Amino acid sequence: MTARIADLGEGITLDELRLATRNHGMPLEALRYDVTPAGLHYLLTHYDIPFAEPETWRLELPDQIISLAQLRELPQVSHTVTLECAGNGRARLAPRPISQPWLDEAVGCATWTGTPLAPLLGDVPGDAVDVVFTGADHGLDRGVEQDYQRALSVAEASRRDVLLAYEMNGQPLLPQHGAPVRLIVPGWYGMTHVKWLRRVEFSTELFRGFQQAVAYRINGEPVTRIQPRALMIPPGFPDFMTRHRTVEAGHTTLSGRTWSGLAPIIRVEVSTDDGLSWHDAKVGPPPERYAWQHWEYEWVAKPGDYVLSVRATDADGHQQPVDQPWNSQGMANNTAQRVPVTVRS
Ligand SMILES: Nc1nc2c(c(=O)[nH]1)N[C@H]1C(S)=C(S)[C@@H](COP(=O)(O)O)O[C@H]1N2
Ligand SMILES: [Mo]
Repeated sequence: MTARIADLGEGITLDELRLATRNHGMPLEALRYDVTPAGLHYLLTHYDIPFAEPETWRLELPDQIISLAQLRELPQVSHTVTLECAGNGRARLAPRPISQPWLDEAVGCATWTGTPLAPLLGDVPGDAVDVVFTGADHGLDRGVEQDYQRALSVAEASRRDVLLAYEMNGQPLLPQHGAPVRLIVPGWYGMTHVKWLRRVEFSTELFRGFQQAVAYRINGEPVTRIQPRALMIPPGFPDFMTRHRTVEAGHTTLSGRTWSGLAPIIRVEVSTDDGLSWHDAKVGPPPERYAWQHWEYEWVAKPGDYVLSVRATDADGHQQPVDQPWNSQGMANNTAQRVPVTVRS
């Protein structure tokens, strides 16, 4: 039950284009913001956006059913968190796994406000293995009809920073981002942050739902935490169709953001010669552990054609690859970004 792989050289299909128009990326110039405005944050919805009314919405928890008003009375916590789709970079693979065709832009960093999940789990049954999260959206994938569901181990679900979030950047969640309540699991790829959350329950077996056991796998293993990545705000100005950049000669500050759901970022390097040589960028502190960090690099640009690139390294020595390793679902592709530019005098 694997997704189709495009024939070598096969162009983007109308099915992929339809997904791409529903699920937009974050324009890379929005890397300028510490906190991504909601309308610029990327979006990924597998099925339809459910119509949920805050007044009648109920969340089934292991030992109670709770309304939004009741949830809002519980202790309130906010976390600024980088969310990235595990499929980010998929469309650059050759051959291309057919799914949502992301390039580099399936990312955003928002401030999520809600209440911690852990106290609401109550007494954990001794035989509980997983906590299963069910969204209100429903559909078919590769012939399997399903509610959107994901699970976390009891230990991971009990982390203090795992939230039932009802606000994004200080506003009630927008319909497309999971209104009225979604799960936030700082550090994990997007698929775990279940939107339109309806039910939270214990499972005495490892959860084998479609989005866990079939989708979101890389080389037979489940996809979990976000690999290190840095992205650059494309400098200068773009050509409308190709996005090729024109930059004025002279001092140019290249900048962007970096993040990792694994070990903290310890280094960001920039290349202006398509990966032949690398130079350390200055990296700012993370405002919070899982929020993205600013980086910048001073470039004295001389007239000519260049490919700019940036790569991050974390404290465990994970470094973004320059050449793309391939996997059949196009997951966790953190290959270093390349930005072709022409410097004019
Ligand atoms: N219920 C539900 N939750 C979901 C999804 C979904 O399709 N249905 N998509 C997941 C995926 S794959 C990603 S990357 C993130 C995207 O969150 P966003 O649209 O708020 O950016 O939501 C996750 N949560
Ligand atoms: Mo995703």
